[in-house]
Amino acid sequence: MSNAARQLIFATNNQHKANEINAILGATYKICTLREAGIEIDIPEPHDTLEANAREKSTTIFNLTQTDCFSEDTGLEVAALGGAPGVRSARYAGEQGKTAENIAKLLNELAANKNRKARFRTVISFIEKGIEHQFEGICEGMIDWHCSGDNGFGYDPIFIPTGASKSFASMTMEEKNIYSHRKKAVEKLISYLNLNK
Ligand code: ITT
Repeated sequence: MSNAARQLIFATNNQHKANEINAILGATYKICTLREAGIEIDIPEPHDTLEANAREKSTTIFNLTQTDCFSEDTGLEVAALGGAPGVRSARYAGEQGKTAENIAKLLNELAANKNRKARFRTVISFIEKGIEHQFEGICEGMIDWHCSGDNGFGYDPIFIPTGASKSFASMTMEEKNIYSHRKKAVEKLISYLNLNK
């Protein structure tokens, strides 16, 4: 029997996501980002749910490669904003919205609201032999009043997970992965893969 790691294409252009997932995966699985697979594509995310956008990304790459692959879509859901920015997290401050502008808009919308409850939600869409399986991971927490930390990406400087006293951006990747939405979704994917070897 071969001991070679099983390789999966991870349909993402976000290297931060790939780094976090690489830190979670053991030696049994190896991911290959779109760039590493030599696929240059910016897949549109036109749908109004994380589930549908994740499926759009994985299906597009499966149709191109006919190879098992997965994608993920993640949103920050803020209770006092009715779940916004949610599926629009990447584009909250506009189509070309930059991270700093997205964060500024979010803090501005929340203003002095004392209800800071929020959660990150990740949906992984895995396509195996043409059949899709989805796995969800949720991290509950709160939106801080100001930015802190230089690590991570996206909304990490303003998100404090429940049970922690500092923002994701103030944590090492290993610390973030103790709480992370992405970690929880990836663990479900790994359990599925291990059960269905
Ligand atoms: P893909 O190529 O995988 O689509 P993306 O950056 O476009 O990469 P999403 O569509 O899932 O990813 O966008 C979600 C946005 O939410 C992303 O740009 C970040 O700003 C933010 N985000 C996602 N995961 C995050 C995390 O773990 N911490 C902080 N912000 C995150």
